[in-house]
Amino acid sequence: MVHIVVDPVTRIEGHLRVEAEVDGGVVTEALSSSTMFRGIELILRGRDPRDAWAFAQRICGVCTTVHAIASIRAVEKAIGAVPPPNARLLRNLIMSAQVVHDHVVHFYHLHALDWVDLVNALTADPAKTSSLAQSISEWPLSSTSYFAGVRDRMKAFVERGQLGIFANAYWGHPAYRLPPEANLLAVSHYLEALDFQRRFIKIHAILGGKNPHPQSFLVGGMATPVDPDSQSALNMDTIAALEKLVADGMDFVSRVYLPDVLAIASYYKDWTSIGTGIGNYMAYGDYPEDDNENPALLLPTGVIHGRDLGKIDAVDHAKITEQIAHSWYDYSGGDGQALNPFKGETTPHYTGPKPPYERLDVTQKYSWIKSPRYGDEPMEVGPLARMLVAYSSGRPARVKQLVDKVLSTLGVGPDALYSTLGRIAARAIETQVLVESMGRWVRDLAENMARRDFRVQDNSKWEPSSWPNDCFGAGFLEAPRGALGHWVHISNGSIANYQCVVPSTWNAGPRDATGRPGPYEAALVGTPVANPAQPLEILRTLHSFDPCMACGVHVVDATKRELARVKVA
Ligand code: NFE
Ligand code: MG
Repeated sequence: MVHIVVDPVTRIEGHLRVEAEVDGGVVTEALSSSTMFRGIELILRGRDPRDAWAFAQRICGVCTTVHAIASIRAVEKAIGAVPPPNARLLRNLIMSAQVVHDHVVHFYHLHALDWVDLVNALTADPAKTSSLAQSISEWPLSSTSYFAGVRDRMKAFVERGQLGIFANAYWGHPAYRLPPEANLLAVSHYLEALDFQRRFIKIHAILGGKNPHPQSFLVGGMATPVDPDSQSALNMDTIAALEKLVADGMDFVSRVYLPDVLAIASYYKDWTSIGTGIGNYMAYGDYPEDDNENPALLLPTGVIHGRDLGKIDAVDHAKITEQIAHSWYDYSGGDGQALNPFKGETTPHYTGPKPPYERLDVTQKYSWIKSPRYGDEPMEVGPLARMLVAYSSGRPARVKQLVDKVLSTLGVGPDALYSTLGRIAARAIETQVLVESMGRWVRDLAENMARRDFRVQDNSKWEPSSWPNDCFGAGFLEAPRGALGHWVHISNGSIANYQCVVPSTWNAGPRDATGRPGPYEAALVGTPVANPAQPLEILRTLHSFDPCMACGVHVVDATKRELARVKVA
């Protein structure tokens, strides 16, 4: 039995520690600990709920925007504001641009190097790489000289000892299985994806002034003016710019990202039966397609229990609770409680060992993340949960079509989806579906403008005097990493309580009061580890969830050293 500690886990957002017991070359038990504390929920208390989005958005700079929109949805529910159609379309575009951007960044820049050996790519034959590239896609950057150029550029870096951020990776690990040419192809696309990042996210600059953290949100709608007769509003020129950015993005996703996922997956098919985990999946659903009170959603809502795709339950938000049996918090009514976020409490109380420590005690409290539960059950959230719910609901048809295509290309059945590789494939399929929908939302916006519907905000509920003295609202959303909820209690015009349960809280949470592990912990069990000194395989399963601890935490220094002082004039 070997005890492995990975701390910090890198190529994620925030601070994650994972400990694993490895016996006979396989993980038998794992523990997931977030080692930093979030205080945003406390910072929001007492503030004007119309300002909450601007603070909440700062929970994270990776899933930027999603906390702003979840916050606004929660406040709108509480006070009864109803955003007009243009605001719905603008939000759908900002959110989907965020997800498409984030998924591409995740695949190439956070996850690919778990599967792609950069040093081995240097031995590739550029002519064979060119044939491989042309056999899987019609992407134009595929000539022998192009790949020779990338190889020589990388070689020069390595020879000068300038591997930089790539210096400490596990190059040459026996679990790397791609031939040199596939490695070179992926490394080339890693570099091209850096360019994609920069270009595609201009959509946020157009719609929200900047990225991360677009600035055009407003309770009741959006602050993005829409007017074809104005140079300083969203007009036909900016619509054309959006159409071009979306078309270019679609080109990259369908001709580079999706084919790369399929090509790489074909060498790692054993990872379709590794990393399954708890087998419960939950999606709140998102992307309202109309302006009814209960709108049709592009990605449907649902809960799957025990991998049973034959039965999708509707999500009942009242069944959501958070436990703290293994989290560094106190509950006023006792630590054994399971509190719905409307009654949620955030009282930090660190009882762990003084850092640096050798190991955490799984029988005690061991994480800053709480354990969310749905009707007492742990749930995996994220692209895989969304695609499974959509696949089994048959909506949208495009999801079923793409999932079936991926499964038949790889020659595997639907059970292959419950895996490390399944999460990667689901993320790519979702990206394709969303980037295709973006063009439609841009056109809908242009049509509204042509009909001279320029409304972007319902301001009838702007004044606090129009609100009930005491009101509650919850905002739900599908963030890149999964189901996100914000809960707000407004009392006499200001925030009395604010609670967020984020995707990485669901996935990265510790054991609950009955000792049941969270999704990361469960998924790691059964993961092979060839060399405990280089736990590459542990990273593969962890990264397949796309962890973001920043969403779950906030800066603290355990020695109580002052990190920064912020002065508000
Ligand atoms: Ni910071 Fe986030 C997403 C949210 S957390 S990345 O996506 O909400 O899992
Ligand atoms: Mg919380």
